[in-house]
Amino acid sequence: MGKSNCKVISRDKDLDEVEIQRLADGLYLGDQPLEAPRLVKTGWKAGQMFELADDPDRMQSFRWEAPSFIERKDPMIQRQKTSVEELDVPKAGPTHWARIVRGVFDEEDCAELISCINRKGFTPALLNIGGGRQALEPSARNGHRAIVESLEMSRWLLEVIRPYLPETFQRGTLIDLNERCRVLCYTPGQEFPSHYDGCFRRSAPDPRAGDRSMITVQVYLHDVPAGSGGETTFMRERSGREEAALSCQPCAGSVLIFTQNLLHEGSLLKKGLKYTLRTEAMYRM
Ligand SMILES: O=C(O)CCC(=O)C(=O)O
Repeated sequence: MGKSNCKVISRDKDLDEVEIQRLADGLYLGDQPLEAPRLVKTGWKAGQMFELADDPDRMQSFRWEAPSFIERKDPMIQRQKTSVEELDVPKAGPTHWARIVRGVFDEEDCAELISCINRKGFTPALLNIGGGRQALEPSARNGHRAIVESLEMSRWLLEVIRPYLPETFQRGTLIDLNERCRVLCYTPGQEFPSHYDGCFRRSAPDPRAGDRSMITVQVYLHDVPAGSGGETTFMRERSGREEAALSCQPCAGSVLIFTQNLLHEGSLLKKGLKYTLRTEAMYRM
């Protein structure tokens, strides 16, 4: 993440099982109660640093199994359920834009996806500090995260949302979606301060080396009720200060797609829970 500022935010106290379960009370996906997150106890300390080899995101040790709807549901049929709304973001135009696509995932698919991710469980979100290293800096970034690599899911998702992504963008050609999906789970008091999404580049020995992300794909896995906070908010800079310009309230199965040059935040979650998944559209120059 290219951080634009570093608001000081309070460190989430360790929640016990009962408290975690209570956060999900009253939240539903369709007619099913929303599954509470499995927060893995790590014992990590603020300021702790991790090398690539430490594998804090358990990419090597956890075997991911994709949700079954990916096999069962034809993405071209799912595409027919979608609709789009263009958003009036700051500096809106050909190079700066955001749109919300609704109906990308059905509610039962969001629920299955959350269950699959909960099998891995969430650990505190780390901050990239360069050279493949990460650090636990709750004063700059405070949330729970699970990263999964899922080619089958990113391919399915691309086929559903392809009409809403430009085939060419700033001289690049759309190749695929990043299979590295970062799933965030916010509990009350957590937020992701304003930032520009960093550019993800593929490197050798990946045959797609050189491909780079240009557009963020943010999937909302359930409804976050208005009044609970947890919006994705686009910011504008005015006289050197940042202010909220436009907020998107998460709605189950919808996907916010936006160019990576837009300043935004995951606004403070005041109550309940918020699960969201981020990947990005990859382009070849
Ligand atoms: O939680 C959100 O709404 C935004 C998350 C975000 O900005 C990110 O993952 O980079």
